Amino acid sequence: MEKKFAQDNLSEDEHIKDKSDFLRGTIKESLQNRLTGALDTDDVKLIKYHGSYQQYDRDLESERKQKKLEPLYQFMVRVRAAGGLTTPKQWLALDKLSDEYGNGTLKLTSRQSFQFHGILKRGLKPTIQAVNEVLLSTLATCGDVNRNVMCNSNPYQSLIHKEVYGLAGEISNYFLPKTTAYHEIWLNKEKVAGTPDFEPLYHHTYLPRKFKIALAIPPNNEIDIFANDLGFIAIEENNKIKGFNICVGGGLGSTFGNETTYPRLADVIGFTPKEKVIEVAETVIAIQRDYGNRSDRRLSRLKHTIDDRGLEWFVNELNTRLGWKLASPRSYQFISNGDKYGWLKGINNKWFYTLFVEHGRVKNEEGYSLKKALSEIAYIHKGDFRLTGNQNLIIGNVLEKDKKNIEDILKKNGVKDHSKLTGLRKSSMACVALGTCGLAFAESERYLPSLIDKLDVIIRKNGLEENEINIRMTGCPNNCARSSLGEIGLVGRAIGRYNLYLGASHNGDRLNSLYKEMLSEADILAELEPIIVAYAQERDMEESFGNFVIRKEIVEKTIRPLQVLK
Ligand code: SRM
Ligand code: SF4
Repeated sequence: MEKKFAQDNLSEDEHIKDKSDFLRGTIKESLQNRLTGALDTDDVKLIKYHGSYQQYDRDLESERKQKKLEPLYQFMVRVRAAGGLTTPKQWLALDKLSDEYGNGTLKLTSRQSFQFHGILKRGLKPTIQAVNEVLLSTLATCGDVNRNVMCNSNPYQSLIHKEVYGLAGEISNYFLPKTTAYHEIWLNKEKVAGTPDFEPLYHHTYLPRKFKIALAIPPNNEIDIFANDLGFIAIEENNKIKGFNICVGGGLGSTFGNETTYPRLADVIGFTPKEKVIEVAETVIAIQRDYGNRSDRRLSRLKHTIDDRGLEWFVNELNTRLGWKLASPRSYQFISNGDKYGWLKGINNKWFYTLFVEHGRVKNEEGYSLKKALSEIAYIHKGDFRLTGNQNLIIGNVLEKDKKNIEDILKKNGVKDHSKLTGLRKSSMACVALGTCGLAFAESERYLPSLIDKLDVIIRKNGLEENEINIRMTGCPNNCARSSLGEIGLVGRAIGRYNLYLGASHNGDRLNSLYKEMLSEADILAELEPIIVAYAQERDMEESFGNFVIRKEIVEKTIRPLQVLK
């Protein structure tokens, strides 16, 4: 089969994968080396496939340098949970581990996973083992493979939700790497002699880049389906799943100053019956495996493969490999990519409480003991916990009689009732950024709350406290909190400086556009205030902030709208 990139052009990561012996590398030996808190260079790349990133404490960087010490190496560990679903027992285990080995907090991510931060090398193995003991896993939460599969987390509206959830789990398991390296390194399993590793789909060099899949049930798009390499939009008929619209080529990361990189929304290319979803996903992944760019990792996502060769080429290749033709996409409508807070009754007559968790950080601090509250709830809770795609949490499947208990525990621990918060804050998202993310140019999670305090004054003065204006911040243009889909998007350029983007749609189907660059906090407030005032006075009924700034030509509409093929 023709491949685009010659073998001699391969990036360093490709060589590392090639010689890694199916992701083993020398991780075992690296973990034993007590002379450094770090892993060997190649193992730093390989450990991602096992669900961890080597990081260092960026807050202590200059102090350690002055003392001529190596950086304080520490590890982030990411736990996969398809559709963000966990049991109270699993919650309690993760909570305990974060205290025992991590920095005492849990991060609920923008892809419905859990993250621990601040784990030292010696704590890695016990952490990963304990995660597996409660039937969760860290395998393939990072690396050039399919990541955690996202799915709408709130079933209150839909009879088909359970089925779509099940499918998310099936897809997640089906595309796990088959190498036994993970079990040997972390779970002390012996490799069975005479059984060579075999990766039927990924082959021994895995994919050119990370790969992300999500499933959405309209009208909710809180998982931002169009930001994924591959998305399935459920089409319902008479309370049954008829099948799924397929969308391909989403991805939001870019690099400042490199115009060949860009955020892109996935295009809707056809419809598949539900029985064929895994077959379609496997074929899309195989095309990306064979044609994705393996020489420049900045140009290696499926979006680049599609843009290099054309959407028509991609659809033809998919149809040819499938041996049958995708049907035309069915009509669908997304209303919002935000979360609905508070109690909602599910179709099973049980209750679901969506709790605002500011930027996904579950922690205890003076007057606000969210982590303690949630572990107390986990002790008595008979339902489940669900992470949303907006870094929030749903306490799910609660009996009517237990609602008050849960409310009391939250209140007692100083967890504010969402009704006291503005729509702006409730619609905010921020990535981790400093002090753990090695790619951050600026603060995000630790800064956005205080910026919103100041914006809230403007919002309240203009009577907009109920308006769900979606604001997203990231510490760099990799876009981990999907800032390109913020009606207000802020992207870190340098410490205390941000680019301001405006005009994404309210339902995740239009990217925002650059408004002003390198703004300080004072600049951001000065730029946003007149726009917020104008929005309060001149908006049409039900007009979203994103649509308003486009109608008023404050920014131009995004250059590349997503396509829906006929
Ligand atoms: Fe991300 C890299 C955190 C969702 C695009 N992301 C990183 C790393 C691992 C930094 C690194 O490579 O050294 C960050 C770890 C920070 C830390 O200290 O924890 C990181 N990404 C996150 C999380 C935790 C953000 C959050 O605060 O919630 C999210 C974890 C998701 C998960 O559970 O799997 C997270 N990252 C995303 C998303 C959103 C999504 O998937 O819906 C995106 C944009 C969508 C996309 O993939 O295009 C995203 N992360 C990136 C990129 C840019 C990829 C690209 O194609 O250009 C990088 C950098 C890279 O891969 O080289 C990155
Ligand atoms: Fe780090 Fe950038 Fe992702 Fe934020 S957007 S977590 S700064 S890689």
